[in-house]
Amino acid sequence: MAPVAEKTDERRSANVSNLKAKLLEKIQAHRPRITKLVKEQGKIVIDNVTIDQCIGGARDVRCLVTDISYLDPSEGIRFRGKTIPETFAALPKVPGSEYPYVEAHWFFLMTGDVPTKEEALAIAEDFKSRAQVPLYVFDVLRAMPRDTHPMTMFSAAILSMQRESLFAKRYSEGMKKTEYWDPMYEDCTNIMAKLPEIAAYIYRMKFKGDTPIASNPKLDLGGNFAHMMGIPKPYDDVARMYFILHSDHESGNVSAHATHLVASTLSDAYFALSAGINGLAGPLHGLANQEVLSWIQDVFKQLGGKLPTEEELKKFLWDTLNSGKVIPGYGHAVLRKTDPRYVSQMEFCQKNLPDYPMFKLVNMIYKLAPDILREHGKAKNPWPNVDAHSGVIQWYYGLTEYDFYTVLFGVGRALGVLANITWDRALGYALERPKSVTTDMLEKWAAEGGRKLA
Ligand code: NMX
Ligand code: MLT
Repeated sequence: MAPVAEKTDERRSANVSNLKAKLLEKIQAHRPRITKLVKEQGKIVIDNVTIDQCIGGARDVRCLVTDISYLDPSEGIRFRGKTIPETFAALPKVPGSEYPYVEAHWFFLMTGDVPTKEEALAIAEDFKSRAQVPLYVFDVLRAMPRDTHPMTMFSAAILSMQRESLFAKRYSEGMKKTEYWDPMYEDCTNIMAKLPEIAAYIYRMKFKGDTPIASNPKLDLGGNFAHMMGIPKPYDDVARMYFILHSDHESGNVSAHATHLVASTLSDAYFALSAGINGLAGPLHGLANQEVLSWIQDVFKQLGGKLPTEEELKKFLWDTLNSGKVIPGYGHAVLRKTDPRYVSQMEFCQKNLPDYPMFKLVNMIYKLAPDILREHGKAKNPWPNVDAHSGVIQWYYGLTEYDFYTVLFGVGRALGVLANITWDRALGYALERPKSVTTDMLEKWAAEGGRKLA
């Protein structure tokens, strides 16, 4: 069977959006900046590394570059220089919806330019021409035991499509380094276009009695995802909001970093994204959103299904901490304020589900948890992150299978990490290979008051 990507090439060439042309323009303008930095200013010091950073997960070490988003500890994320409200306001909206085309956000992340409505529609059409999921992906998913975690299924589905990689094919044919970005872009777009159907298929197969819903090619990515999930409006807006909010969080988070790291070996986008998704599946990262929901359900269970009093909730929070667990959805490696992605979801709830008991409980936790975490004295950031809120909205719209929540995060996160690895290839970023040292060395340097730099 010919790879699906080849079969759809012809359909697509009739509909080449100007995204790729714009991207090439941007890449050509950007390349000399990187060459100059490396050749003329490469030895200028921008950071130093302490022993606690070396042991403590390289926190705060400036050693990655991305122009797609930047995370300020106090302000939160900016996508291509825009805050979340600015991004939502700037991007073209789906007719009848308050939220933008996810496809427009893809254009924005890739190029840094806000697309016109026509450009957004062209991307939506381009995605549709690439959206057909190879049949063997469904066979792979169906061969897995049904109790397999949805993130395992999602990652395996992405990896199973690696045979479609145009980058791997062109590389084996000996393409020039300056061309790497082109098949990388094609692979990334092909993957992105297919993820909503793969995710929805996993959901319907695993949790809805194996009743997949066929894609509706008339709909935009967010609308079609809601349709394939079988969840009525306004879930299409939830999907659009959710995917955009989760799309990127600069480059140091585990999913972005793992994707970048694997891609730095010139592995293709299928290998790289699957690795990133595996990183997202950890409870300190994306899986925290499912942990939040199971923890919130415990509050309700322990209190006979009613909202707790402040005293009861305080006790529950302390019991969690005293049992050695973290308060899921709170804390962050970089942020030192409430995550603006939390605020965005809170505003959605205030508008759409103000009286929902679970939303009230999340607000109660927001009122109490930061002080308790401060008193507990460990977490550097006592404020909520994105995961503290996302499950509530899903639950309200009937998506109560919280094992699935991280897959939603993964579809969104793919937008950012795939845009990033396209740029990695465009700018010829190097194989990532930091240096390790031994504990003996650290002890010696500690005794000497620091490593002597040549
Ligand atoms: N509850 C209890 N303790 C915490 C929490 C929390 N929410 N956050 C941090 N701590 C503890 C942490 O475990 C560590 O303890 P120890 O010294 O015993 O190892 C100490 O505070 C210092 O950690 P920090 O430097 O504040 O946090 P770090 O940068 O290492 O980790 C997280 C960041 C996000 C992993 C951490 O805050 C956490 O485990 N939060 C709960 C899980 C979560 O919400 N993850 C989602 C992250 C966002 N995302 O979407 O990916
Ligand atoms: C993310 O969105 O990746 C998380 O907030 C984790 C991070 O930024 O470290």
